[in-house]
Amino acid sequence: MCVAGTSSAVHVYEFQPKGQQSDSYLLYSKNLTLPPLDALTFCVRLRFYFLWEVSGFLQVSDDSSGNLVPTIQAGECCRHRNLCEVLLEVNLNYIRVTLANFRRYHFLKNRLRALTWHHLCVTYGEGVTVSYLDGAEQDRHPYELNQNITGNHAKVGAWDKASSYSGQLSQVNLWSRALTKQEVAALAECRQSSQGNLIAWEGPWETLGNVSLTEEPIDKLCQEASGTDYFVFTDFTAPAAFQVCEGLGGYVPTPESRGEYETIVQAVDKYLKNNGRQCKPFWAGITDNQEEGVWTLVKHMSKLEPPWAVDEPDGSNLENCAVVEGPLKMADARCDEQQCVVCAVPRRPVWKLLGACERYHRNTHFVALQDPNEGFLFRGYSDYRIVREGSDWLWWDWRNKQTVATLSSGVNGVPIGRQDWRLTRPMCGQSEGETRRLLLTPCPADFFSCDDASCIRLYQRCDLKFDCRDKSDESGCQLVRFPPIYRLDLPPVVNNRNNESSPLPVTVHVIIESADVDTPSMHMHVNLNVSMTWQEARLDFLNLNEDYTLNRYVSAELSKGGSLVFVVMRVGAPSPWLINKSYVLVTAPTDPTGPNCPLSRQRSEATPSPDGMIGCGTRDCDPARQGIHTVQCVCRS
Ligand SMILES: [Ca+2]
Ligand SMILES: [Ca+2]
Repeated sequence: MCVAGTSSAVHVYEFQPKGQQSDSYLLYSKNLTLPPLDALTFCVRLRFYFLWEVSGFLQVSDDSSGNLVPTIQAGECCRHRNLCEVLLEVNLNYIRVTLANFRRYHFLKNRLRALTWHHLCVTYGEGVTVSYLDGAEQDRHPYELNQNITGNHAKVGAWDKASSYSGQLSQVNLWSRALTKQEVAALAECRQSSQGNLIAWEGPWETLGNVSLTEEPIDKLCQEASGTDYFVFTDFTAPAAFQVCEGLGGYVPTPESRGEYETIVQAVDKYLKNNGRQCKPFWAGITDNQEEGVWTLVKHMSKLEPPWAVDEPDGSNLENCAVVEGPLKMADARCDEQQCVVCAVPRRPVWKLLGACERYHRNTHFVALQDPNEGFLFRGYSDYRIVREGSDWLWWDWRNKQTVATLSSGVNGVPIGRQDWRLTRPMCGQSEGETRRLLLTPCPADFFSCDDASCIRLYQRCDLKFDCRDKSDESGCQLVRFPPIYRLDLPPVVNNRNNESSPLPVTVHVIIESADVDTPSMHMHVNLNVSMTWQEARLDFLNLNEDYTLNRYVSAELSKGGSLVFVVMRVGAPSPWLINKSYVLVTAPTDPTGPNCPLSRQRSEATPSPDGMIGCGTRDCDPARQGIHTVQCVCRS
């Protein structure tokens, strides 16, 4: 058992390893009588496999009769007074904290990663509850409890069958005071390992149902969050290797020491052993194709003197890539050779499958794995997996035992990025057999995913410069989508609260541009520039840039009786593009062809978005780029 300074192994319990939902849990079997509490801290280390709507992993209940209610229906817990003293449930991006029947959602700043150890704490004291993930504060809420927290039963891993927890749990502790953020950080980083004074992980715990116990080194639990995954693929050219590793959120490593080499070989050996394959030699992440004899890392172009094998490099201009033949043994090689590649992927990315009309967020989330038996695959957080079958990739619904879609291409045969999947069951109004463009991406919310799944900053999308290797950041840069019934000569209809039409507020600007007075004939010639401005809610805006000069839209097609000119910009900078209503507004340029509006920025060359997946206003677009916009249009006559 883990006590600070005395041992480095901890008990780890595993629940529902295959994602089945069952009544399996741990029961604290020591006599538990919580005194009336007005402060507490609960901490746990968790590594989940699958997620449901909510996955309850701790319940402290107070049942004066002494009988546990073994199968409480979901939601019933909090209707039964005194039944639910502490209830913690986890989801993708929030934890649900219930204290003495008072429930609040605590949103997490980063999504939880499957198959990765996380440290979670909730403190309550002085009427405030604070949640921490991996030692960092996430959310806080005032809690107005009208009773103290008590309890005589503690269950870990489930509180009912439908919301049971799937994954591993360790270091479950409950203290009778609110730990400070420094104490929480010390626990998260394994600098300290203390037992709760109310519930202690050293137990005793009674296991009910199918729960298994292992011992793990505490260091492993702490280091995994910052660890590196290695994936191995055979028969890749060097450019394909660089592209796929980058698309997976990683890079091709270049082992410069014996230790680095051993780490890579050990990591990949377990995948290869099962199918009798070898990965020798494997590509190094360097090239001298810019300047002969000057080797640079592909990852960030910095120079490097590789540890060459004897008589290497020997290929001069013909060999501008390099392979690793053994520890401290590299050799230059032709870049178009087919070799094995190991991709190093730090900090296990959260993969998202976008464009599929999925109702549940957790169903769009995946983790990349290399299973010794199944090979490389994407395992969904809930119902799906993306697995290879023959030469195709299958998007497989394991719960319904049904293939959702198939893919025969991918980025060098890996099913990442924007790909045309063939549907094998109806989806989003499309029928079986049709193709649908889907995006499988590891890019975080403030990044744009190139077609090959590599990530660039969001502001580099549609900024008139190529940043993606495949130039996909400058394709589909349409700015506005007009609804089919849009007519410039008809104003938008504004409905009031009773859903009745009400007058549309319009601002009219009149500018007298010149006035010639012909005195002898008493004649005056006047040029008027009349513009009208109104709120325009009928349009969908796509590919909006923070640099609003890139959001200028001038339409000559709509010039019958006037032209439509607007620039969309955000208010409330510097907050990122998020789904809220705060970044709407629009100004009109005074002169769409004047010096402030270079023609090159008018984007008349923009092509329509091929799939409607990038951008805003469609149900399937990337949530990070979605928003609700209104716009003011200026109609010039
Ligand atoms: Ca060379
Ligand atoms: Ca760009």
